Amino acid sequence: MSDLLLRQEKANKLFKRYEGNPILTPGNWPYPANAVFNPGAVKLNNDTVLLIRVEDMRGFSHLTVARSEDGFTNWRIDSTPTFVADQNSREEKWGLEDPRMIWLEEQKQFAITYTSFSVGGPVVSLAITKNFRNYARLGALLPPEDKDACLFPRRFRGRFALIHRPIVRGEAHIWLSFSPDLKHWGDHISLIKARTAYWDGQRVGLACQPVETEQGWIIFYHGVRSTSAGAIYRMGVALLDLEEPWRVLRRSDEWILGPQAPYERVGDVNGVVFPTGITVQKETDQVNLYYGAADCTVAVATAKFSELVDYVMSCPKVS
Ligand code: BMA
Repeated sequence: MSDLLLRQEKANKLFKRYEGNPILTPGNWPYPANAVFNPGAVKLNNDTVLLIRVEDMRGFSHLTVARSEDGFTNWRIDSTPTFVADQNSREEKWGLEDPRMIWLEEQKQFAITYTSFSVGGPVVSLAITKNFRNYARLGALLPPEDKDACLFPRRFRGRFALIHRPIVRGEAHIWLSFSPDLKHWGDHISLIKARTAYWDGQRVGLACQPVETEQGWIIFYHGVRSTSAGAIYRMGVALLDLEEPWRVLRRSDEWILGPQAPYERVGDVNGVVFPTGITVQKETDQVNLYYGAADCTVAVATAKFSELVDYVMSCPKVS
């Protein structure tokens, strides 16, 4: 087999769908919900904590916590919505969507970056929490239209860094911005662009939170291809320099997860895998990737950390 086909075979086998997928559905929700999808994910004490986007029967979303000891089964779902739109806020009138989460070592808090939606368009907002019971809102970060954002867990040369996806002249590429205080953002640079004619030719956006490795930051992202039957959402991966994350070192040519299973192919939006959360346990070589399937349910796919790094290092260098 050619190197190209060998790498595509590796890409295909990297993530394995959990046989109990989907792990969370509107059917097992404690209150009425149209869809439960696109969850942020972190580890806290002995639990995997998911902060899940729940779309209510008006079509507006809020966020609800579910906890599980093994990250696959026996989810303890908050009995009422956990984090809901503040109706007094200008940005949140139409709901909250697609959270990404990361542990900020300096603050000793989890940072939640989510999309606030209103007549002004989607913006990225920030909230912090220690325990997923009490939350402090730090407000909107950058002007609309912006989505798909996550902080890095630490500063670079004294500044925080935010990956996000503004829409500029109708184009959807991934950008990086910097801040001394998590409030004022600048020095915006374009990081990962949609690639004409590829599977990620139409738009790209950050998937889950960045994963730190010795080789650099692994950045998962979703890529969209427009077809005559609608958009297909798949996931690819890139590697950023560890100390200078504005330098893209590698990027997968091919996607590494795409809609295949029936629950990914058919739903409110057909043909969508939309990963938004990941947990990594390097000691056990275990990676759990949580994603929204067809904008309806939550699913999980697993990989071995060592194989993930190995695959990323086999991806083409970006010059
Ligand atoms: C994106 C976001 C996601 C959604 C995806 C697929 O633009 O709005 O919330 O899951 O489209 O419909």
